[in-house]
Amino acid sequence: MKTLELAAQNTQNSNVTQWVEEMAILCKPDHIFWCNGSDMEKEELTCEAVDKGVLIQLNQQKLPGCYYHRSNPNDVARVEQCTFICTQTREEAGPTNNWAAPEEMYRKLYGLCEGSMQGRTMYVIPYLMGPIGSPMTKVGIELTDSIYVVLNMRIMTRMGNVAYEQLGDSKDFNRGLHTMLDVNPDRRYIAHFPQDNTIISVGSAYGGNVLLGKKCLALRIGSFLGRKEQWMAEHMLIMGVESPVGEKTYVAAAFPSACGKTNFSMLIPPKQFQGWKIWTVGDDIAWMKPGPDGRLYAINPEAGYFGVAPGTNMTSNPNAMKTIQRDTIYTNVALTPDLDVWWEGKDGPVPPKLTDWKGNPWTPDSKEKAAHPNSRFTAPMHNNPALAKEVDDPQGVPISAIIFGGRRASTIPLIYQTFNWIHGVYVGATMGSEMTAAAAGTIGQVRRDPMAMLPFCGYNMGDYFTHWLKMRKHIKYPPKIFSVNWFRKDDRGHFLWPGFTENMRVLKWIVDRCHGRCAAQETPLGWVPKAEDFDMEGLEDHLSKLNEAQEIDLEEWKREVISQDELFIKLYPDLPRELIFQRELLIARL
Ligand code: GTP
Ligand code: SPV
Ligand code: MN
Repeated sequence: MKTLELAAQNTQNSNVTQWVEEMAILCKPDHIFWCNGSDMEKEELTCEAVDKGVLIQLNQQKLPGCYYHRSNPNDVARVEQCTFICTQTREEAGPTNNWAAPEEMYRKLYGLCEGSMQGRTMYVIPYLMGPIGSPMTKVGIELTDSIYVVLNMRIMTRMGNVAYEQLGDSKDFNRGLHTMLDVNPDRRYIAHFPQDNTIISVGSAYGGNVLLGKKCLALRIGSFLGRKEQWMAEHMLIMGVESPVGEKTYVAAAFPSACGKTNFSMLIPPKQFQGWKIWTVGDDIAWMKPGPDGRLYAINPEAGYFGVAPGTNMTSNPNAMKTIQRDTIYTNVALTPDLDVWWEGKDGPVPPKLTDWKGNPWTPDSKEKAAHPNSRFTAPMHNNPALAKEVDDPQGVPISAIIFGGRRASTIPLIYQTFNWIHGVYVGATMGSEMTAAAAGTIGQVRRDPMAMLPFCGYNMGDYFTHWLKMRKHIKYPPKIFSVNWFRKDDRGHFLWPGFTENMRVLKWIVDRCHGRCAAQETPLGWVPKAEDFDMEGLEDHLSKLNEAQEIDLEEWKREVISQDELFIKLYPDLPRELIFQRELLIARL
């Protein structure tokens, strides 16, 4: 075996250096590369990635600083069946997570990692989840043999020496080990050890499976730590809503994967809403903690967007289109002959000739999609013209409203407000959504996805609900909780609500309700807007569709309550009684 140069660079923290050394002895890389986060390092690694064929340089006139990556076709989304929560007992992980005993999983994965980096380089990536200097920020270190992961982590997190500075000589950092192996789905594991603040990911090189700061640390480990430390880690966007008189209201919203968070967080109001402005704080993850003034404060732990490409265009999301014009990594989209990118739903005519996401020639008569439905862009948040200036504020922003929303063709109205926090928790807990391409599985089927956290809760979902209920005691001025559904359809299968920019109308009502500026009408589900308080100026043609989108069909709702029971029965031993009472109250109102 080659002798490995182990000398640490950039840090003298022996907790870090010893662990890196242990992992290097296990994985046996030829080299260790200590990332510092500098621009020079980025250039060096990018050149190397291009040389090795990991990245393709895109047309630099059209897309300066942009690169393209194709993943293995067997590795294009998160894989929930390979994702494990390895708590001491099965009960702690709960019935909605895959569980394995920590010792057994360590043994298996260390076995797979043995010598796995021979002939490769191990990159040491120090990173922060959260603004520099925030008391809510967490330090992570990811070891990986994928240069693509390094370059993505560099966009998605505050990466480099800044993390060692925040860490000091502490041992409180997340230990993440990632090795691609041969990218074989049969040897793919994304394992979390919440009690050790450790993550091991093997056999994948895609997205949420391998960018360990994102779903693994910020949500699965984060939710576990949040329960212990009295805060909340949620799959939520965060946005600032500025009114024409400069009043700012901050809103967080949980929608399942590929259900509209990135789009909503970058919304540009329609022309009737002159003077209104949306500022993006985050598009995927919120860490929230009660502040000294009794309000709930949120930070976005990320520094970039790993967004869905298909459907993104100058009409649906102009801010995203501007964000991804430079310094962006595209994964699994299609390529034009002049090395521009393309996907289904991009602006302009369909190009006559493309190379599809698998690298095959593609024409408009091809049966398959040119871009994978879960193809993505990785772009720095600082490219976003609507970026909120508070994103780097260590305190975060005070949240006035929390919105829950799924993808539901029927039953769920466009908008209603829950009666109070407990009722809001019930509505979040019983959320359903049709499955999307963001995870491997059956697309279109409705499944319960509580708070959009089903794939991301790092402990027992019943205890997670209890944590939500308990948090109320620590928040003197709790956010108001709302339910939305952009995806209700008419009987011909067309969306009833135009969505995107027009969602501003729903948002304005939510903001008005937060400030006590309008009354509302009570229904069995909650409060809905009175016609005179819901601004439809310029959208008068849609009034009858709006009414249809707001309809509450009692028969559908009785079926809905019965279908919610499936999850409640599964969670029964740990389900807080408050939620069972909420169910009874809803049935009584229906
Ligand atoms: P993740 O990154 O997987 O967490 O997804 P996300 O929640 O950020 O979803 P995103 O904003 O990327 O939207 C996913 C899909 O939903 C896109 O194809 C959009 O076109 C579609 N979408 C977003 N907003 C709306 C809307 O208001 N109405 C309709 N009909 N579709 C929408
Ligand atoms: C999601 O699936 O919710 C995502 C993409 O945001 S991934 O990073 O792959 O989890
Ligand atoms: Mn997401």
